[in-house]
Order: sequence, then structure tokens, then C-alpha cells
Amino acid sequence: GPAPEGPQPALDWLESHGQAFGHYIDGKWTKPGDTFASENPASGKILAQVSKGTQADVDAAVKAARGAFKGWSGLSGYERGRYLYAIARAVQKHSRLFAVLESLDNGKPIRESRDIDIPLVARHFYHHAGWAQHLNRTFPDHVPYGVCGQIIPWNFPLLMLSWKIAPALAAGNTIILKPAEFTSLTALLFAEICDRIGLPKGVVNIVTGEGETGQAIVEHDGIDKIAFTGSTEVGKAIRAATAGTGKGLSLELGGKSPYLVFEDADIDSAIEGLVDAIWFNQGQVCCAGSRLLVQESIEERFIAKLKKRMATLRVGDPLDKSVDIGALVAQIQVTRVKDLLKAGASEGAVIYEPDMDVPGQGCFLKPTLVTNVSPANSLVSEEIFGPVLVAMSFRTPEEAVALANNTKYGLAATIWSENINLALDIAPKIKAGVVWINGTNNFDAAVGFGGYKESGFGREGGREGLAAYLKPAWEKALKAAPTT
Ligand code: TXE
Repeated sequence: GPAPEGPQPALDWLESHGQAFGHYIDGKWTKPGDTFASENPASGKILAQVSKGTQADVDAAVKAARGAFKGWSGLSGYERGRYLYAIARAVQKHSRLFAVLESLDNGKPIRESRDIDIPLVARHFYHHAGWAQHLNRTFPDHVPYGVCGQIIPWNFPLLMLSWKIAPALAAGNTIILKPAEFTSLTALLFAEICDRIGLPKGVVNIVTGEGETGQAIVEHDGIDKIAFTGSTEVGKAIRAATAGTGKGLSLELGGKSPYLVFEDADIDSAIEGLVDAIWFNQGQVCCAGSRLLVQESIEERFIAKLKKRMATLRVGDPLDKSVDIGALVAQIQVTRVKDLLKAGASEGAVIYEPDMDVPGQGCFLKPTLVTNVSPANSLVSEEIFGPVLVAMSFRTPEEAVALANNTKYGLAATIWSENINLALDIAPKIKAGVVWINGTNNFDAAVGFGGYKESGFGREGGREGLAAYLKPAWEKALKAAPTT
């Protein structure tokens, strides 16, 4: 039979839908309408046709979610928790299919989708199943927001779906979710899972499409809250569009996270951490450790070791289990990264790429290191969202903090030092939603994730993440209040 990680089961699943998808609205699949192609960025092959959600599709999804709200929010937390457990178990049961489909559609290495993305998705649903069961005790004076519109990016397609859907469902909301246009397929498989476990119809509606569909969701009167993860540019437009409407809003946007290495750090571990920080998912990570700040006394040694390590990274077929760096999501993203590198080089940056083989076709880029930059260089200030690390040095801890905070973003930061007093002194001085010490990219459903400044606001995960899908029950509180 086929190798466990082979593409066939995923291709068979696409075939079972005739490689053309409508939307999942009110527990039913609509007929495919005006469609666009979803491509495998490693090969350029078309995987399936996906429908562009129209205003009428969004209207129908909002109507379905409204219709389902009373029943869903009226269930006890225990009952909702049982559905969330069922979803978590189904994701685990089909984890291989989800992982392969994700790697085919997004280009990420199978090792990541199999060992990181999909297990974290299951973890997220299990975690929020627990919250649902305890909701009445932990948030007795709160009620769900209502109908939530959720718009997600393409870098962690199913994981971002779970970050949005799990807390919203646990809290008793109903949902219209739009996946990113490059990566709709695992969201569509997820819809099928919801169907199979018997989730009441209309509770989760998946409408595919491009920016216009997202805009129709943002502007819809029948939606109570918008949750968005994506570019800062679109995030700002959504904030403007929802201002004055009374809609709830949370935004998780871009980043340019610093990765600080002090002279007393365990250098080998710091380098392995850095590989994970910037080359995980081809650098298409909102919290990527994309700005290396290394203490001047060890800079030369550190950069030399880093270059050696870079040369051992394997770029290639995402379904090959030994591959470290897969394909970027689409040709437009490759062009974006190359254009940024060109602009940075013209401002004086030195660009280093190891001498290595990469596939001649597909959206592949080598791991890239940028040195010789001033803080004003666009490669230092702009989010690249590709496999590009920008390196600078500092002399003192004070200078390290100043450089780390010299950004319009504030999503994450990493500190490496064997001196825990130094690390704990620096950590709270960095304006970032998450600060990791001697580790990086540690995510958990129980911990709030989110940013400062232009990285957005609101937290996902943990208690704060759940609270974002609840509002105070004024009526209940008023009834309970003494009247004299
Ligand atoms: O993002 P968009 P793009 C950054 C990253 C990347 C750049 C562009 O730097 O290079 O953004 O990526 C939907 N109203 N990040 O253009 O457009 C869109 O369909 C409502 C960082 O792909 O923001 C998709 O579902 N929705 C980021 C989602 O927004 C709209 C992850 C995100 O796409 C819309 C992604 C509109 N007017 C990109 N226009 C992160 N922080 O993780 C588009 N969309």
C-alpha cells in the first residue's frame, strides 16, 4: 500500500468531492459557484476548485448562524463540551489525512503539520471542551457574544481555525469562518468532520473566498463580533470598518520579533532555537524570531556557527519527512520576499544564502541571513514573512532592550542567557505579548497569545482568550441586584 505520509488519501478525499467545493452553510454543502483554484505551491498543480463567497452566501451563513444561536447557547456547557470532545477526537482520528492535506495545500513540511499543527489543533479543542464544562462556574455572569465572523490567514490554516472556533463554540457562540484563499482545504475537511460528529446545523458555517468575501463578513449587520488574524494592513481596514458599529473585535496582526542572544548563552542551543524561530514554516510565522540581536563579544563566532548550521538545512518536497524547509504558500509570497530583499540590499544590506540544492520549480527559497544593516534598513523594520533572518549586534543589556523595542510591532520575543537574573530582568522590559527564555515557539492552548502596538489586541488561548467570546450578562446582573 501507499506510504503513510503519501498524498493518495488526501487526493482521494478531494476526488470524493469532485475536486470542487461549495460552502458549508446550515449543515449542507452549497453547489460550487464562481470558483478559484487552490494550488500545491511545491508543484504548481491544482488541487481543487474553491468557491468565491458572494454577499448572498454570507447572508445565508449569517441567517443559519442566527437560527442556530438560541439552541446552541441554550445547551449546558456540559453538552457543548461533549461536541468539542467529539471534534477533538475526530481530528486525532483523521490526523494523518489533515496533515497531508495541509502540507499539500500550504507547502509546509509534513514533519511540522504532522507533529505540530494537527496535534495542537486537537489540544485546542480538548482544552476548550474543558472550559465549556466549567463555564457556568468560572463565568457565571456572562453570556456568549452571539454570531461571530472569523477571518484567518494561510500560514497555519487549521491551527488558526481551531484558535478561532474552539473558544467561540465553548462560550456558546455560532460562527461564520472564512479561511484564507490559498488554503481553504483543511477548513472544508473540518466542515465535514463537524457534519459527521453531528454538530447541530448552522453552528459552524464555512464560507470560502478572497478579500471581498471577508469584507462582506466584516460589514454584515447580523454579526456581533469579528475576530481576524492576518496582515496589519487589512487589520487596520477592519478596525476602521467596524468602528462605530458596536461589533466586538479582536486583531492578531504582524510581527518583527527580536531574538536576543547574550554572551553567556549556551550557543549551540541558541542556534537550534534560532533555526526553529525563523525557519519554522519557511518563516511565515507572525511571531517568527526574525531579528537576531547578538552581543558583540560573541557575534563573529555566533554568525560563523549559524552559517554552518544553515548549510545543513534541507529545502525540498514538503511530504519528505527529512525536509526542514518546504515551499512558501504561493508565488506572490516568493515575489514579495525577493522584492524586500532587493530593496534592503540597495540600502546596503549584505545577503547570505548557503550553497545548497533546492528544487528548480515550486515556491522554494533558501534560508537567508541578512547582515550589515542599520536600524533604518527596511529589512529591519518590515515584516518579511519568509525564510529571512536579519542580524544586528548590541553591546549592553540596555542597548539590547532599546533595539528589541525599536519596532512598530510587539508580538513576541526570545531571550537566551545562562544568567537567569539577567533574563528575568530583561523580559518585562520588552514590549511583547509573549517572551520566551532559553526556548522559543512554545505554544499552548492554556496560555494567552497576542500582541502590543501594531501587532493587534486581544488574546487567544487561556482564560483571556475565552473571555473574548463572552460578554457580561447585564440583564442577569440587574435582576440579581438589590432594588432598594
Ligand atoms: O494577508 P491578508 P496576505 C502578513 C505577511 C504577509 C502579508 C500579506 O507579512 O506577507 O501579511 O499576506 C482576508 N476584509 N501576514 O495578503 O490579506 C484574506 O482573504 C476582510 C501576517 O495573504 O491580511 C485572508 O483570509 N478580510 C499574518 C485574511 O484576510 C480580508 C498572516 C488574511 O489575508 C480583506 C498572514 C478585507 N478587506 C499575512 N482582505 C499573521 N499575523 O500571521 C483580505 N482579507
